[in-house]
Amino acid sequence: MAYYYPEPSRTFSEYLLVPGYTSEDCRPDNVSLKAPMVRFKKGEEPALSLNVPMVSAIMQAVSGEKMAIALAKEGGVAFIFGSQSIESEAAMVSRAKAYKAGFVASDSNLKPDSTLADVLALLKITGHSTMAVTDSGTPNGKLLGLVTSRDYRVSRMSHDVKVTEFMTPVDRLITAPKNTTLKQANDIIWEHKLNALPIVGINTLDYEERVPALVEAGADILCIDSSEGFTVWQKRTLEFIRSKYGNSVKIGAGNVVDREGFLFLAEAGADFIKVGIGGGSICITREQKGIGRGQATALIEVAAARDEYFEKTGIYVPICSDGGIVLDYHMTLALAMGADFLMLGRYFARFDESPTNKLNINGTYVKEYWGEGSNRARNWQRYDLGGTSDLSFEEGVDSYVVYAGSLQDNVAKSLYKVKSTMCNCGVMSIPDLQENAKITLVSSTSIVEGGYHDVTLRSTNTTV
Ligand code: MZP
Repeated sequence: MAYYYPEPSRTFSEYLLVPGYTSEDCRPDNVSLKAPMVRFKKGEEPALSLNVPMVSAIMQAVSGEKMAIALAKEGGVAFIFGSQSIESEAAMVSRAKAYKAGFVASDSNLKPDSTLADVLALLKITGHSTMAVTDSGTPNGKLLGLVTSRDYRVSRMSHDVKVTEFMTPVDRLITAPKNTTLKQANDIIWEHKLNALPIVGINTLDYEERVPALVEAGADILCIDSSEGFTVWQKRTLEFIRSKYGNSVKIGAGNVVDREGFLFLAEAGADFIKVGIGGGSICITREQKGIGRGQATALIEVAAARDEYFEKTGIYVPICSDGGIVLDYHMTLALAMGADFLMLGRYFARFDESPTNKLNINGTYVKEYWGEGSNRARNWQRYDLGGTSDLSFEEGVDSYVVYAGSLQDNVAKSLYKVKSTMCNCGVMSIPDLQENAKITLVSSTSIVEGGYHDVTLRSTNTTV
């Protein structure tokens, strides 16, 4: 007999957060949204972290070079889409790398014996809050560490203290490859202590050719782009990468929606695991094949499996909630339910930085947004299970989303909302939120109560 889950599968809009105690310190400015991106051992730091828990979807209509650069500036990362030829994907990676190399040499350099007073003096001259500490104090010297405004408190520290005492040392930074001189480092990387601009999608079919080409082009981290990850194909792809590159190439896998799927990919060596089937705004997989699971239920179960795996093995494998985020509060809920970071498609597709056309339809500006499983993207590899390719069928739609302006403005507003909500919950970091959030299911009648009701709106321009 088939297995029947005792509870229905649910999605974000069926839940609400209940406030916790908010102390004086608990202000949005003090909230950290830092999130681990790749697996790490208990007591160690992950080799790669995000400063904000957002990544853009591995989709033609979302993640090109422009998105990669804009999102890195905000502290997140973009996954350059894999549904293009190996040559054009590798060229995109190289161009993003070239952008990185095209930055001017840093004019903010310190010597190891420079002091906080020197930092403040340099800040006054250049206006740049991120400074490199090099052995010679020149842009071409050996990088020893970075100082940012987060590393010191002017009012609490002696101005004689040496930068080596409060800088972030180079071994705790994600640094550029050996042959990259300091001259080639750039503000984005330094500001965010991140060198992973080109992050790319691969598939489980041509990985033996694609992965070496992408690694050669400078990709720092890869992700297997597939609608369903609990498969032998993902295990083989992970094994190939581990045998060829050991742990030097980081790779995410997915998507899964339950404990079994998570444990399978964690055992197979995935650096992070994506959660979600059928919840994407452009996705019709549930209608076409009747498979999937409500995103909230999937996330809650997978997060519990991640914690169980960590408890048992001492290895933490971050999870990414992929698809179905519509309102900003869904982001906070997903994090509270255990997601380490979020993958968003529709959200980013609306911005100037997505690679699609902006059109005016009946007086409203829109941007094009199509699924990887649509006839337009023709990314059949993402859904391939080894059958007859000329019988491929669509699992995604071709659509428009209302244009929303620049990525920077929108991300700043959304994250401010997330931080404010976290303050309502009385927490100041994502792990704190995951540990202490109080979450309640809502009845359909109380969902009605949650919107405006029993009034007549004066203006219909209310935005959320
Ligand atoms: P959303 O943020 O637009 O709701 O969802 C984006 C996610 O939908 C992607 O990250 C991917 O996992 C999934 N996706 C992309 N294309 C399709 C499709 O054509 C799809 N069915 O489901």
